[in-house]
Amino acid sequence: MRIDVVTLFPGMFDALLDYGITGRAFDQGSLVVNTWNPREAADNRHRSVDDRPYGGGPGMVMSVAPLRATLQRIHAQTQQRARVIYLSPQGAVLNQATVTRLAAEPHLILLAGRYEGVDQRLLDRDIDEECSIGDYVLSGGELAAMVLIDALMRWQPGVLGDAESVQQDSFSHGLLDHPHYTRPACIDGQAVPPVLLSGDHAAIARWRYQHALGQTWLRRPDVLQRLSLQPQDKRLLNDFIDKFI
Ligand code: 9WO
Repeated sequence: MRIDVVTLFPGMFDALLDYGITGRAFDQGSLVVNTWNPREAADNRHRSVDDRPYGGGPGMVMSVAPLRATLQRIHAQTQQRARVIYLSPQGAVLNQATVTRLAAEPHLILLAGRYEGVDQRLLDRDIDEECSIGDYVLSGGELAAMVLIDALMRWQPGVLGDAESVQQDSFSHGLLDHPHYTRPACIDGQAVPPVLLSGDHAAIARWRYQHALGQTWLRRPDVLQRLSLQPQDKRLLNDFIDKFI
């Protein structure tokens, strides 16, 4: 997968190169991330990329020309037109379905805005979709772009040690995660659930799925509502409620 990020702060993305999943993805060639600073495409003497808003008001607005020129330079590098995503509070809030849909794209361009936003004419003509990582305003779209890149990387082949891991990600099934435990088996009087020490993989898988259902019921009933639980899932959840609540 190729991702091009249009940002006034390309240095912010160096962190992705050095750490965690994305670092390994780069090393394996599963992921290529290029950053583009629209200031390089600004043709005015001061290389300005923003200007005062028409109609007055606070802040500055990112101008069309440097952004459009940058996007055109990126598009010119590939045969198949990349999908262009603008990270903004006005976008659809990111969820796992969007992550898996976008992970199937061979080439994405992420536009990280700054200031008060981007001239609407750029958004109208050059952006395919807007994406938010939550209902809050950040200083710019860069951190949101990094969140999206990290989520996308888990779906690139060979990036995770165990290809199933991403399938086992609870949110891949639409549920919250099950509890996790590691050594020691007991600490300060807190013991690990015996089933996890049993070596019975079927029982362990069942326990984990039951607790993912239970955690989702307890903490995100809205998420559970959207799932069409099978009768056996409902029985498992009712058993959880009877036993643990
Ligand atoms: C800046 C500003 C200054 C004065 C008055 C009002 C203002 N609004 C903003 C603003 O919303 N700036 C945004 C900064 C413009 C788009 C890029 N920025 C951004 C993206 N902030 N937060 C995001 C973001 C992206 C994805 N998911 C959540 C938040």
